[in-house]
Amino acid sequence: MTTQDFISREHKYGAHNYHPLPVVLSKGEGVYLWDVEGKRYFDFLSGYSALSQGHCHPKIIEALKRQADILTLTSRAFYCDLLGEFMEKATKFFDYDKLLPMNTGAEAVETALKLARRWGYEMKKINENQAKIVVCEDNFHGRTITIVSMSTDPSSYRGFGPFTEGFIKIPYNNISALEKVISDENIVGFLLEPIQGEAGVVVPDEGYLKACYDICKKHNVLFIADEIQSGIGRSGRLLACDWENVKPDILILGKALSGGVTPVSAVLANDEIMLTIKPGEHGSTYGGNPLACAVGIAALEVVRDEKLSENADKMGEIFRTEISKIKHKMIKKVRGKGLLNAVVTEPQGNIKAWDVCMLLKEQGLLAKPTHEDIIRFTPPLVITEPQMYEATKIIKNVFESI
Ligand code: IF1
Repeated sequence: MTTQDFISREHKYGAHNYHPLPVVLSKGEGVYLWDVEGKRYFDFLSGYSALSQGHCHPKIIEALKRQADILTLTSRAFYCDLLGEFMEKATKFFDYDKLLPMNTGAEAVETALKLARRWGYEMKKINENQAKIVVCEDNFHGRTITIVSMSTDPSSYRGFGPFTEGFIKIPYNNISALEKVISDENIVGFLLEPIQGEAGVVVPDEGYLKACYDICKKHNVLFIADEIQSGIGRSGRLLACDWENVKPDILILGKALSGGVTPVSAVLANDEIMLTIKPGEHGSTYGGNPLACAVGIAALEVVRDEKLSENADKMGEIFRTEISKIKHKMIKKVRGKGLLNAVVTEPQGNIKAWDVCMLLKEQGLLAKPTHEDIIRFTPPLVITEPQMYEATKIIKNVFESI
């Protein structure tokens, strides 16, 4: 079968809810992907930051294979031997009292919203069904109806109403916008991405996170960080909040928590917040299954043992330095932290960001635009210096060919 055969079959039998780059992948290892024609690529998307440990990391795959032969699911109707081990490792890793395991990022975000509301009713004593949560414009927190109710992007919410109530939208990276709304007694939480991913890797000004955290503390409002994309080493620190020594009241993780092997997400918080949800009031069939726990434990150990946060910090500097050297009219700016970076382009005639990604694909590097004009570059955090220089050379050659 040719690439086109694979694409046509998927188009015929699958929902049309994506517009993928026309490449059909069949093998991944480390920073590399191979397509069905045997061509090798640098993966500069990494499953939107899920594959921070690289494709098929031996330690994570070994944990998956071993556990798959022993026990994959018990449901939470019973205890299992690995869940407590995963919970202990992850809570100590991120320094929280407790962890609530889910599967996808959206489920973890939904869990955090429920937790914040419940804490508001039980601890802040606000009136039933009056809880409000402040969110940022241009956010991306997932695709459920409640989550798109928080969205300001029509391509996320249009045609999916009616929407969940109880959200106040303010501009991102604008401290006074938060100050203006925060005195509303019914506000229980402020939810944000410490670096906005889908918006195009928008890094807030130095001090923004700390200032917002302090405002939240002053008004007894929970600071809720969605680190599903920015976390677990991606930004050059364990968490993007670490850049400002901010400790979220509720931490939301996903993606690289399982190294791109199986969906694992989690919400972490201290007892005062976490214990407001009582037995039987929240859960999930697969949440905290032993296979996920085995993978999650291995994935976190890889981040620690291979010093992936430090590597992301170093390799990210090289990336931004090398890309900034490219003098080309299409490149407006390069921005990011660690290995969460993006190039903001402007069309050159009828050449847009999509066309640049098509040219990059021809040269052996896979990346995808977010919105019309921003190309996100997020390789696995295991990338080496020689690989980074080889990849930035490909990017340089492509822009100079335009
Ligand atoms: C798609 C975007 C990225 C996320 C943050 C929660 C979630 C995501 C900060 C939900 C998920 C994914 C979803 C995927 C593409 C990708 C994405 F383009 F959609 F926005 F990364 F930027 N919080 N992001 O980034 O996690 O439920 O997907 O496990 O929906 O196309 P999920």
